[in-house]
Amino acid sequence: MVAVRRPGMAALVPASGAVAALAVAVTAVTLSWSAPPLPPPGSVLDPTAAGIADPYGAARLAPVDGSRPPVNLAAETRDGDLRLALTDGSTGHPVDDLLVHDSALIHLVVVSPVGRLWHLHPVRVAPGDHRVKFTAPEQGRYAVTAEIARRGGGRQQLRTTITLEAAGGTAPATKDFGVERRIAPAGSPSTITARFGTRDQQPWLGMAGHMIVVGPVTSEIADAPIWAHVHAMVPGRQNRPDESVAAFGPDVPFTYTFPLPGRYLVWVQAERGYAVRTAPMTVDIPEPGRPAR
Ligand SMILES: [Cu+2]
Repeated sequence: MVAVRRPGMAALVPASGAVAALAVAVTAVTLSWSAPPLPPPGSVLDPTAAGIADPYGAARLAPVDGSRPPVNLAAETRDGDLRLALTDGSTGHPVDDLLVHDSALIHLVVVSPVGRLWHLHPVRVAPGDHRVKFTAPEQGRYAVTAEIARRGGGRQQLRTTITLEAAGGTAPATKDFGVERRIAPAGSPSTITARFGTRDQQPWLGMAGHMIVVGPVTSEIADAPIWAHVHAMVPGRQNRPDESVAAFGPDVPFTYTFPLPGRYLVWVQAERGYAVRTAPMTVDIPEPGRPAR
């Protein structure tokens, strides 16, 4: 109402504002007598679970959404730590209702300007305050993605960027193992299989393997629109994570449908000899209807 500048409108607007305010007040009073109280935040895990196969096919959509709002992610470096501030997208308060998923509170993926990958698991030091040691090996804008699961809020992927000065850090070692690609055009499933040759891998974070996908990269990596984390499940576990130390392999297949054509950075990660091995690669995804190169 303050923003109205036209003199002719000035007299009308406060009157309509008063009517609107009265309507809101009346509605609120009416609802407070008739509507059941909302469930406590996070107590309803998924109100659509009953119709999970076809959530829109139910005669009546669930009238209550007990899930939690999105989380805002801010990153800064201080005293050799990469510090993550997680705040509720609705209240701005620190978020302190994270669940452990895939064996960690936060799966943090950092990619440097030249395409080096870190897959880190920060430690919670206070509500909404998670930290991990990080020293940048190169100057520039780093992509930062945090995967979380919020109590009652499902999984969320939080993205931000941070510009850092080179501080003498070293990049994680990479290891080339054999990789077989069956690349399909955008919108169709591609399969990337890491071949270790021998059956000697351990599950890492409950999975036979992890694949990080970033792209299409046209300028800075941090601006890539697609950011995915794909899992290869341990065979025979019916999609349940496996924390045993049994040997797996020798092949770790990932199936992923690249949504857009273009050049992607892909990292395949698996554990062998109780060390995580990371194989970086570049994948070119053709447009739908074009053959893969
Ligand atoms: Cu992780």
